[in-house]
Amino acid sequence: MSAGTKIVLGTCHHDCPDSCGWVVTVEDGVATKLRGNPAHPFSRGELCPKVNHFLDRVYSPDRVLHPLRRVGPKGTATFERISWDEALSTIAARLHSSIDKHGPATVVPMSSAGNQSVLATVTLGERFLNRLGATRLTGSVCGAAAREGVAATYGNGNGIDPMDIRHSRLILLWGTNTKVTNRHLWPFVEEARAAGARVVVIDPVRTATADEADTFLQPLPGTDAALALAMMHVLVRDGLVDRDYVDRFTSGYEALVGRVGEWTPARAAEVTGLQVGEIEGIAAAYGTVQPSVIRTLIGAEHREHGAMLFRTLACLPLLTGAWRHRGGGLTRSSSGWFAGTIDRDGLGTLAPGTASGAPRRLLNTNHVARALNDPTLNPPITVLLAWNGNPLVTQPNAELMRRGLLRDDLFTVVHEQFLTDTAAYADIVLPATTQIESADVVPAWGHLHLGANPAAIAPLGESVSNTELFRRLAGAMGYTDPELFTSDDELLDLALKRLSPTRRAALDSDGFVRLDLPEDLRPFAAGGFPTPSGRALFHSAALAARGQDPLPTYEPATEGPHGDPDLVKRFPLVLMTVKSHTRFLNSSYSHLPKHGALEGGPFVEIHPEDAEARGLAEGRTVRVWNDRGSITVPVRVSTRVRPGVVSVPFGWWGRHDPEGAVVNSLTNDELTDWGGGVAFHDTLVEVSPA
Ligand SMILES: Nc1nc2c(c(=O)[nH]1)N[C@H]1C(S)=C(S)[C@@H](COP(=O)(O)OP(=O)(O)OC[C@H]3O[C@@H](n4cnc5c(=O)[nH]c(N)nc54)[C@H](O)[C@@H]3O)O[C@H]1N2
Ligand SMILES: Nc1nc2c(c(=O)[nH]1)N[C@H]1C(S)=C(S)[C@@H](COP(=O)(O)OP(=O)(O)OC[C@H]3O[C@@H](n4cnc5c(=O)[nH]c(N)nc54)[C@H](O)[C@@H]3O)O[C@H]1N2
Ligand code: SF4
Ligand SMILES: [Mo]
Repeated sequence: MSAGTKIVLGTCHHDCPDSCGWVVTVEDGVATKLRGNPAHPFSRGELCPKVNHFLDRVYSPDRVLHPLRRVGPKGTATFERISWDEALSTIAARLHSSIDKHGPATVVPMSSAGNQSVLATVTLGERFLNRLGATRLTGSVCGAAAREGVAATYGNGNGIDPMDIRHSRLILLWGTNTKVTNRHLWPFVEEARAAGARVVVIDPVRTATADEADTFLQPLPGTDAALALAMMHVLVRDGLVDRDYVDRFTSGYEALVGRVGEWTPARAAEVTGLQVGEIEGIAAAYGTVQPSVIRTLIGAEHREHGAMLFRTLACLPLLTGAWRHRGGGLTRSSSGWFAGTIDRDGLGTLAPGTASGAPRRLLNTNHVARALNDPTLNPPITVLLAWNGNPLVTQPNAELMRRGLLRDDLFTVVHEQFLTDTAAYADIVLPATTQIESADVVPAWGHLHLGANPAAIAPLGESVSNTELFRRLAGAMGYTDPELFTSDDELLDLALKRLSPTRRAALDSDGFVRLDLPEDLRPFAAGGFPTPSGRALFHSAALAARGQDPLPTYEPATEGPHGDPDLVKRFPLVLMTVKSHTRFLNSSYSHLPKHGALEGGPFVEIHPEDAEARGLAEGRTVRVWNDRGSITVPVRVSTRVRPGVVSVPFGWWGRHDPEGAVVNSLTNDELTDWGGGVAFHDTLVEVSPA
């Protein structure tokens, strides 16, 4: 290694469950190699088809490296370069004048988890917004509905260590596309399979993961709660319930028995479109094989009744006592386990007296587009600060979002690495660093290891990290509170203050450290549910008090196959918009040569029967449309979807469509039953020749 060469152990920042460890080689200040860290216990030296080309992303000729000001119409991405001073004074002047006129709630932040590291998501951004008194976004585009659904049954959203899947003998991958979205879990699934485990995939789309399953169940979209209720029916009917576990650690069992009594496999078969034999078969296996695990992630929460679905699934391992066994129970996001180590909420709060004082207005993050178009909203939104996301492509009902971004009286600031579809509507674009240009620490939602990430190279051009962005904005606003200017080193110390010195040293030297939790985690092996009674809740009085069904239940989605008959008549096809490209991470790579160009472009998959009924042959250009919007794409006639269902991959920007539309131009922006999520996948469409 030459004198100018260094090796930096870092962690991928993408909004991905795997949070892989990586090793960056830097020669004379330039990153020349980025590879997986072989010592990382979960990713074990592998990255993925996205991040294998990460340095092409870092050094892409398309990076935004200087502040830009809009000089053409919104949406046309016509900008001129300006200095940071000019950008900041323009933004501060506009913030002050808007706040003077409308009050601070007129400012709306719009951020997601484009970089999910700790400093990049909470800390100074949240402090700045607290100081300002801006509108606070609630809910989430990802994860909250599933978490709150599971929590309605258990008291929190925690599950087993995903790596313990290696001990499972029956693995139900329920609404998750492991091989694509959580690829480093797959070797643990294979390890279990080599020891005799059976792998079942339950998904309305035949995914790459479904192709590898021992058993594939393909229910109609949004009907899984009926399947789960029928499985419980069989467990009760056939005496497969672990009565000792149920009696000691749960409440409401008799009420549950009453409910599932109605859910014969025959009734569930009608609702789900599955065969009675398939339902009997999976229920019998689930009632007899241990350890059994239900692995879910996010896809199935994106529904009108998404939280109830997760609450219902969470009842299954209680009935069989699967929690007793290592590798048994349920697992979804592991992020809840990080709360004991990293106080994310605390990092963004301000000392009393520093904040603007007024309580912040609350707005669901999935309803920003509605709010931008609401003439009665008081105060109106006149400033949008967007970072860490590409909402015009990734939020539901994108055409409504576009109409909002086009408003003349809206001032939009976007902090980005690239000129995304969203950035094209900005008044000011500010350049953002990539993960190897900024220091941070990275939690995980697919395993239990915290990742280190020292900066490997200096920021390119004039780009700044999310923390530096908010230091600069605070300075430009004339704020002087020291908490708005805390350095990254101090923020890291604060974030990691609960790590013992030895664990902190391990994090720094190895690039990762496992959370201080038992190797054999088994969270609910002996009950201990964090509910008021300490028992898991088949019957929930809290849900009843909120006007929800106190028992697990199935309800058809309004915009689903068994929904509003007028809608179903006009739009007879259910649209799935899933993450099926291994080279994409949400919308983050579809514009780059080694990613989108290799995938070709968006398309719609339709079953041969539905194609024939519409006279559509393979390759024909069609319009997929509903009352919200329309996209123009080629057809793939395919049995990967069942009759009545079509699928368009998610993640493409609008450049492939004659009108600039994206698949989210079609999707449903109704909120989930609780948890503040959104019903992307409860979307009905028609497909017609273009
Ligand atoms: N390659 C790649 N990896 C990614 C991402 C990416 O964009 N690309 N995104 C990352 C992010 S942000 C997330 S949240 C995770 C998501 O990880 P996953 O949750 O695994 O992925 P999704 O595609 O959102 O949904 C998974 C599956 O749920 C199915 N599904 C939808 N509705 C239902 C239903 O009603 N019932 C059942 N049984 N299944 C249903 C979909 O058909 C889909 O195949 O992936 C992460 N990893
Ligand atoms: N139809 C449909 N829609 C979906 C989904 C679906 O399955 N189907 N999935 C939903 C889910 S689960 C999610 S999580 C969302 C994801 O939605 P988004 O979070 O909007 O996802 P990305 O498209 O990856 O956008 C992240 C952006 O952040 C930028 N970025 C990366 N690092 C940094 C940084 O350090 N600083 C700043 N300022 N910017 C940075 C990247 O360049 C990128 O443009 O999409 C949701 N939308
Ligand atoms: S995107 Fe996911 S799989 Fe790929 S390197 Fe990052 S954490 Fe790993
Ligand atoms: Mo997500």
